[in-house]
Amino acid sequence: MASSGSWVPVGETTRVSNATRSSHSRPPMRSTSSPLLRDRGVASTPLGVPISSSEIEPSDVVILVSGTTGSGISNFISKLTGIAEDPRTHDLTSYTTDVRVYACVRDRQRFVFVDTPGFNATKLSQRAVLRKAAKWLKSTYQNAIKLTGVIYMCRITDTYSSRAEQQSFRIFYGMCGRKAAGQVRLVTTMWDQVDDDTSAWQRQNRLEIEWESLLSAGALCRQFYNTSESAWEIVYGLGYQRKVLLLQRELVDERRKLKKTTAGMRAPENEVLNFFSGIRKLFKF
Ligand SMILES: Nc1nc2c(ncn2[C@@H]2O[C@H](COP(=O)(O)OP(=O)(O)O)[C@@H](O)[C@H]2O)c(=O)[nH]1
Ligand SMILES: [Mg+2]
Repeated sequence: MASSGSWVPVGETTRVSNATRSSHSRPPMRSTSSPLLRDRGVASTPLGVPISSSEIEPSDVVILVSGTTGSGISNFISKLTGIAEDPRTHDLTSYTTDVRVYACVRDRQRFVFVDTPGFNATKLSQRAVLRKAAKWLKSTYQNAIKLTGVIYMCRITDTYSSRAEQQSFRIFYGMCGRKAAGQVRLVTTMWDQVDDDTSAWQRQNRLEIEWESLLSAGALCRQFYNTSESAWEIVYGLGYQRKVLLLQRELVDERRKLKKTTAGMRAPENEVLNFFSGIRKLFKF
């Protein structure tokens, strides 16, 4: 497979109007990839490796993947890196509880994917989940690492967004901010499980209304068909720009405490969870 050497983004507009957004984001992703993608060798997935955050280089394309628990964050990264999913993730009571970083090289460009704990987790408060991502975002920005992309995953097969899911999106929006929106992708997963296309697209349209704040600032919706090819198409579509997230500016440049940041103010502590985790620590069980 020929390699193109220098890496350029696949043609994709960063802003589309409301009218074109839905049709623009419809298949052909489910079928074969574009010639451009085939030239890059998208059919074969390079095997990635877990790395530590300190190994990330400023020249890496760094993409952070977020979303609600069980939305498909880890699975998406697994499709990109070829690293098998942790079998424990098939039981939704155990899930990614810490930030994990994976790297793989494609067309001489190193890609780094950041797997984060999902919002709306049963055992962690929204603030606790945000704290983990915030710690990582703060230290990497202090080490001059900027993100190329931020992806938010959501299942298309859910019939509606719960209050907690809507809150998760608001926290995510507060984390990214409008200035970074051009590098944000709001990705619906589970399209390979869709039986009824009409209701799936109705759900997609409702989500686009819920996500209007970020979409109007330049974020784009994409669909994930649970294949490596579909995952890479989303990643290549991000291009190569790097952005500082609002949360990074607030934490590092403005030296705010997490609870005083835009995202932090939208992420409540769960008093009941805190109480039980305090009891657990006290009695060591
Ligand atoms: N069929 C299908 N399964 C998916 C998709 N995304 C995630 N899953 C499955 O859903 C479960 C939860 O996914 P996971 O990536 O662990 O969720 P996370 O909590 O967001 O990291 C796993 O069993 C995945 O294999 C998808 O697009 N299609
Ligand atoms: Mg996970």
